Amino acid sequence: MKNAEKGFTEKELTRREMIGTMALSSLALSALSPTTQAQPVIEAEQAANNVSNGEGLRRIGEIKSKGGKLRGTIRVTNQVRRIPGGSDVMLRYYEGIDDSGVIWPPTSDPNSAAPYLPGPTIRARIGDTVNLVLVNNVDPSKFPNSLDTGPGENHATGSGCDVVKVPPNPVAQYPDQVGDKYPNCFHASSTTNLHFHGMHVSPRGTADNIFLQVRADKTISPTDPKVRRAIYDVFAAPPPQTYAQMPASWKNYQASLIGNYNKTAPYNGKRGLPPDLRLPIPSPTQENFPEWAIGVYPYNFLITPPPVQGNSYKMGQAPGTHWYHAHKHGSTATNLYNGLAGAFIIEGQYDDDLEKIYPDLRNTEKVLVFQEAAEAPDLETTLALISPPRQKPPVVNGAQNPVIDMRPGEIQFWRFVNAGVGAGWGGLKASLWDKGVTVKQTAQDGVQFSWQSYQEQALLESDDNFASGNRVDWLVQAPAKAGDYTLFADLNRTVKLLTLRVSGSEMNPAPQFPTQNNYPEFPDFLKDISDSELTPPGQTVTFDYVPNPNFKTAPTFTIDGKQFSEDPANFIKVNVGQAQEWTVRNPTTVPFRIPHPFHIHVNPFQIVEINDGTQTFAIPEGKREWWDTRIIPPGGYLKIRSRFVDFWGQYVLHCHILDHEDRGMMKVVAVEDPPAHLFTTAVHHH
Ligand SMILES: [Cu+2]
Repeated sequence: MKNAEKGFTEKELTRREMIGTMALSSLALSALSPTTQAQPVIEAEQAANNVSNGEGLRRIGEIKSKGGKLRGTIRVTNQVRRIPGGSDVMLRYYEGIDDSGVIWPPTSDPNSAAPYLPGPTIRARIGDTVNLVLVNNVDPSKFPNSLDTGPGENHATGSGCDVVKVPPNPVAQYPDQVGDKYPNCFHASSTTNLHFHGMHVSPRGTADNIFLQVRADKTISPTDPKVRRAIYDVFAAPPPQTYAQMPASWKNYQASLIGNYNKTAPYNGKRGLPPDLRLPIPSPTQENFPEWAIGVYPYNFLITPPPVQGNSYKMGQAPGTHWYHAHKHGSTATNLYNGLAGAFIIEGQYDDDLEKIYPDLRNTEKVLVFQEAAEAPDLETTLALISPPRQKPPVVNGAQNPVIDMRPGEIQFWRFVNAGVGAGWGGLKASLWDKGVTVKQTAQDGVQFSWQSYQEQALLESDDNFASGNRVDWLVQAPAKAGDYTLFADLNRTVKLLTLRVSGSEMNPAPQFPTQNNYPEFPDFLKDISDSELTPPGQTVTFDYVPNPNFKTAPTFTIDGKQFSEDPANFIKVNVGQAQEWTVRNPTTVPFRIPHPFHIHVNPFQIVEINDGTQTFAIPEGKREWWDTRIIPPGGYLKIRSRFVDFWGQYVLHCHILDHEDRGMMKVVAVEDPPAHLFTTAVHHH
């Protein structure tokens, strides 16, 4: 497809024209900037500095499942860390702990700031039970611009949003001058949770529950016997379907923590929250899971096995390259800038079959986590998010342009995760390599290709396969000739993503790409959603950018004309078990062409038709890749099909430009299991 929308020269021009024609405060002006896409703000000198220092690719520490159980702890804490090519800033980061102790990040040089890194990689297998503890040990006092103290509770304005004031100006630059309003504003970035992106699991309770809000408590230790007791009682039971089913030890423990939090949380310079701001203590017999937890949360779910006789599943979990990240509405962008994301690899038949072709596959496999950092006082100041600061070239596993070594002719399996914040840099494309490197894509968004899709390689030159949220699996074959080969991040080939260094003796015998005979088996549940399976009429979903009529404040980001809301009237409602075809539209072409990436939780989708604003392309049966995140072309649409099967509950679809999401471009999808659970229940409050 054409890529006019990504030509950032045009975009820059448009912006300059706007600057020339409107008298605005600098903040309001920059607030009109549509995205935090890195391209427009990369400066030539930075690109020129983006030369490899020869640093080898950092291998990320892994929490691995054993005997069918993934046991581990993800601890969120904070430290001064070094932005590659930038300065040292206070950041939140993920620490990984398994049965042997802290496995990630590596101990760093005490004489300099620790590097900016993704979280540990989690590696499990289809059918495993995930018993993962999230601990929130962030010290909110280290992030003074985030008033992380609850809805409506804001020391300066009571707005519930983070506040940025530049004295002596009495008006808050954020949110007042921007015009953002709670809950669709930046806020509560020391509150967190985990989203399991790409996973076909329940959106409720102790699974992929993004409505959960885990407040920071730096006193909680995952090794405290009382904490362990409460958590391991949860893990000893099957994944709970209702809060009532949670063990008493957990409920009592959290009730005491919430009570204590209400008495001691800082408010207006004192300790203790006023009555209307206190967190409710859940009833031990209530069905709905509470929205709040203090300091710690036990994630307990099964990685969905394939549908087979004897189970009731309609879809299985696709084995592949998935990921996890913080997903608290209002702070997702901030936390991803901080680096709160990691790969979640789910192995299965796909890997086993590839390993039969490449016996050394698991030793040479590369997990490549792409991240975007922005240099700002603490990556926290909302001003910095609205007015993107000097954004740095992207990093892979914490380094700019790291080096990967291969032998001539060798084939390796590379898994890319885009854990960035914006719409990407223009796709992960074979043509962005220096000549000589051969690439075959085997999966998109953690879902393996059919043999037909593999042969077609339709996404190998896609501009739209690597926005924030996307994953790409490549088989990469090194050239026969020794030397350094660059993979560029951007279409202008100015920013280097990584370097392949080819040296040593040639592989003998020379490895070959898969053939039809040895290509990984394609699971039945990933076969096309047929016309006859669909329940009409489906839905039309429209992502829109709405400029403020007087241009004095920022535009709003909406879906179907509304910012994110928990009013059930705004929900998209589907009955569990249905397959539907939806049209997902992006009319944003004025004043910028914004490639909003559409993302939906829990179930992946197939694309059957794409309109890029001028032309319509049908994707034939047998060649319909699965996605969970896909850029909607500006001025165009996607026609998608998805199965809303296996799991009922409320979850979300949203723009994966994460500051758009935080500011309202998100919508609840309510999947009902009639007649037991009614749409009319609004379970959550933000
Ligand atoms: Cu968007």
